[in-house]
Amino acid sequence: MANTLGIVKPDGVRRKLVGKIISRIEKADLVLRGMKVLKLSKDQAQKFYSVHEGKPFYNSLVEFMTSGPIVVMVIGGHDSIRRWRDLMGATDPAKAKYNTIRREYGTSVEKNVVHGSDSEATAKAEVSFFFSDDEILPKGI
Ligand code: IDP
Ligand code: MG
Repeated sequence: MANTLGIVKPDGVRRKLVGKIISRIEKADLVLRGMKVLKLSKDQAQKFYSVHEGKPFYNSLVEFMTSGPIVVMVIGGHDSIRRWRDLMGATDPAKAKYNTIRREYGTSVEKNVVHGSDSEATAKAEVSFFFSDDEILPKGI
């Protein structure tokens, strides 16, 4: 029952997709336990994506992620890590299943609208990258 981190990336905010994405989270019976709108600094984006440092897409990814506001969300509910990843779809929108967020709205492998943590360990680290404990609704509220 761990929480996971969701992000609406700058392309999603710019294209006014935040409402549609939250609607999908609600319809899936996932639970919003925290939410913020913010703009990442270059330093923050580099740290957040440090696992990809040195890959050919890293610098462009950092540039993209700092290009405008994002929405960061703590998403809870049964099996939230896997179920949010399933709702998002594969990294490359062209390869994502039909009816996933990335398939519907993504425009390239980089500009794929949403982020989701990929394991319990990364979910814990990524949630605490943006939220302190007292900014996250406890379970059962
Ligand atoms: P994920 O977001 O599905 O977990 P990761 O492999 O962790 O995918 O990559 C992080 C982000 O980096 C992707 O969501 C996408 O925005 C970008 N990215 C990944 N692979 C590529 C690529 O081959 N070209 C350009 N951007 C990429
Ligand atoms: Mg990833």
